[in-house]
Amino acid sequence: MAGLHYKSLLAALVLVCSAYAHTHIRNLVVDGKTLDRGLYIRPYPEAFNFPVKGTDNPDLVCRSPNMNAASTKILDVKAGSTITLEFHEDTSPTSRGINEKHLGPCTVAMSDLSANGAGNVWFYIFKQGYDPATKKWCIDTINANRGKLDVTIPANIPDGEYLLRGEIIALHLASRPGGVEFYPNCVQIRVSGGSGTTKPKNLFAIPGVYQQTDKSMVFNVNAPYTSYPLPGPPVFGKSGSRCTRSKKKRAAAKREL
Ligand SMILES: [Cu+2]
Repeated sequence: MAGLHYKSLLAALVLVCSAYAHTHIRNLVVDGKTLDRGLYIRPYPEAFNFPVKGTDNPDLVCRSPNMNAASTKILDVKAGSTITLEFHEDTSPTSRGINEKHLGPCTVAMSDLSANGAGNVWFYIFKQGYDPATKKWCIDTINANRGKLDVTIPANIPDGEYLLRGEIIALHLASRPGGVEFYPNCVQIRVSGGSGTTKPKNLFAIPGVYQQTDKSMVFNVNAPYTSYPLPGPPVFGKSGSRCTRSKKKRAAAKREL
């Protein structure tokens, strides 16, 4: 009897999950090889795909019930190489990245693994919001690529162990404060072969980087819009304040390219 009861409970859970159909990072693709979520991604229950709500929610870091670094293997990656985060709305590897009504941006950030995500340790390596030319959001790109999001590890960061956090931010309920949904997951990586010439700046905390009333967090995708203000500080290697830099510095920056 007890077994039966458990089974029907499970069936109910599965129904709820597919009805909501959110997302998680299920796999990684590195050098053409698919690496299952169990290895290098901070753990979450198999069928888990629910969002984090609230910009000050501690689960915003990695959406993992086990924040022990030893819970997860560390993936060796070359600085400057590209790894692919693969989002899926359920456990099927062929399921969508995310329900297409979950319009919104995505971000990828890194932090020194030893900090375990705490404090002002994070820096963005990728952000994509809304492109007015194509009228596509980042989640449209992810869905067009069957859940895959390519991320390039900066070539010039110091070698070492990092948490890499990929996130979809869904805005379909974000017309009022608190409606925004976060879908982060964290990968443990060991970067080698980098030039180590540039220490990441613009470090920020998670939670902390987003505030409930930010224009990027309260945004109505059901009303007309022509642009979307991406949240948080600039991406590593890109200046957010080009205009305020001196001519000399701009010339120097150009030479670095
Ligand atoms: Cu959802």
